[in-house]
Amino acid sequence: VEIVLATHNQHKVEEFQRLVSRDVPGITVLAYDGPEPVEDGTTFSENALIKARVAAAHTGSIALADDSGIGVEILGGSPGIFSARWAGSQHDSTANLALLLDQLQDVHEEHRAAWFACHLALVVPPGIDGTEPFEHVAVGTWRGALATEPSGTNGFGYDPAFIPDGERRTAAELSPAEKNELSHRALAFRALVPVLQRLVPE
Ligand code: ITT
Repeated sequence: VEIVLATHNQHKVEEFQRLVSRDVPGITVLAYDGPEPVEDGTTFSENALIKARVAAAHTGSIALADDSGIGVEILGGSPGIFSARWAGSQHDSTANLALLLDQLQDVHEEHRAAWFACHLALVVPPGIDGTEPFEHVAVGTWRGALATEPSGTNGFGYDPAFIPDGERRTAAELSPAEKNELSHRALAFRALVPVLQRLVPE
């Protein structure tokens, strides 16, 4: 079974390729380079569905999209759905991270709680052998706190500043395999595995 991964973020692609081959080896992940819709939803789930629907319609294949981001408690859950463009429309992850840490400059350690959220939308269009069309959204949350300075070179985005609960290291100091055991993306994916397994013929 082939699934198109409706993302232009190469880091997400790498994480999904490891997750899929580890947990649902009957699925082949294909890259997507079709049109990118405007993500004008008001929630992670809406934006994930917008991306997956466009990719499924464009390719006629099963599509999986990821909308994700970081929420900071003392900022009322921001950046949230605006995580990719927190410092402007250029999607500059170094600038996004620098701005967020700057905004929290005077915030004491105990008040730096944060979480990563990942909403995965699976869209099965009409015409796929052995299944009716359907849509499914799975969600994962990874709780932790923001460091005062970035540290580590693995991962991407806000990983260098995120210290998961129960860890002293940042997410960028975890190995890719460790991140894929714990992360918001891994948790959302785990919830999706039974749904994906039903698409793979016995
Ligand atoms: P696509 O829409 O093409 O998938 P994107 O990077 O624009 O790619 P989002 O709109 O979902 O994706 O934005 C998510 C942002 O949240 C991303 O750019 C990162 O800055 C941050 N983010 C999401 N997951 C993350 C992770 O595992 N580690 C660090 N930062 C993450």
